[in-house]
Amino acid sequence: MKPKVIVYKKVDSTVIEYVRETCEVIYFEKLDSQSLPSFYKELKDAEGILGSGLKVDEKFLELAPQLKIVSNISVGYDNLDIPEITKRKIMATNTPEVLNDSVADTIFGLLLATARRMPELNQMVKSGKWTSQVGENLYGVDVHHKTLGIIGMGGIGSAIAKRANYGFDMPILYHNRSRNLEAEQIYQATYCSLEEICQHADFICLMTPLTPKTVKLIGEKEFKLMKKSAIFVNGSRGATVDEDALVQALQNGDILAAGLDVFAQEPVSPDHPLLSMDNVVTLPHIGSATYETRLKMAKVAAENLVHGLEGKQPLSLINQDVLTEVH
Ligand code: 8YV
Repeated sequence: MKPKVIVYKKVDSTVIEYVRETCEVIYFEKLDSQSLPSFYKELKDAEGILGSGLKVDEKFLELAPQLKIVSNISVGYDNLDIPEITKRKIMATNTPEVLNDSVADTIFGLLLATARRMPELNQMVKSGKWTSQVGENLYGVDVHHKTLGIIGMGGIGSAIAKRANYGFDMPILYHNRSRNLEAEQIYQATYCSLEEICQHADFICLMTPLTPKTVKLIGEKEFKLMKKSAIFVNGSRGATVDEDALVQALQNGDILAAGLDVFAQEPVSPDHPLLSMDNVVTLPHIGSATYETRLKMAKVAAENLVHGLEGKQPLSLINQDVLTEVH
């Protein structure tokens, strides 16, 4: 009998067909108040789940006693309670690498858009308010040759460093849990403390995963250390920043501007103070959201799921320590 799996996010039909070759697939294109009751019912005898963003914690796992693998269609896995999943001998997988370039493109776009005030000027042109030559009050700041600080030099951080080093002649400072010698050698990145990055970088990109250690990693103290001309870009998770402190820093002029792809609460509330600031450029968490990359991510996640259920080691297994127990 084929193992039963639940796909709870819309994915390409080729991905569903691939999973169907070896599994019985229950497919929910999305989880909402309509689909949730049957989703929970199906969980009872599901051996695998495939999707993204779903909180998988003790309470959830109680509803899925047969689960063998949780396959996340994302590189970040802050939605997964890894110790609890591992305790229950369940595999957890993610989709690293395939999204590095797309996310780096988004982050660089956000950085450029914020520095050169593109959304604000786009709005001015489209609303018919371009009535004379642009004056100093609408100038942006240069990106090329400025110092870029990257907090979190994993695959995505390195892809940002590549663009900065080869394309924009930017000196790079970085902070990471451990040294990234490849980024140092190839992209001339210099390892520094978080404080040093805050003090010396012109642009600060936050790319760290969200873990208990990185909650509100950037707060009042860090914003106060930054240059008044600094531009802060968040491409990690909203909770890695103290948003109240960010609002304060922007209002006080402690930093110049911010570009945000992520928020503590998503979708962000329409009355959030960050949304009414001209010097804040926002995106709706679209780092990896291109047709090509989302398809690649879904394929990798599907392969992880199938391999795990076939007794093979999934390519991107997060909780390696579960292996001795499972296989
Ligand atoms: C999206 C991401 O959260 O991979 C991640 O960690 O942040 C994004 O790609 C996710 O894939 C939403 O479906």
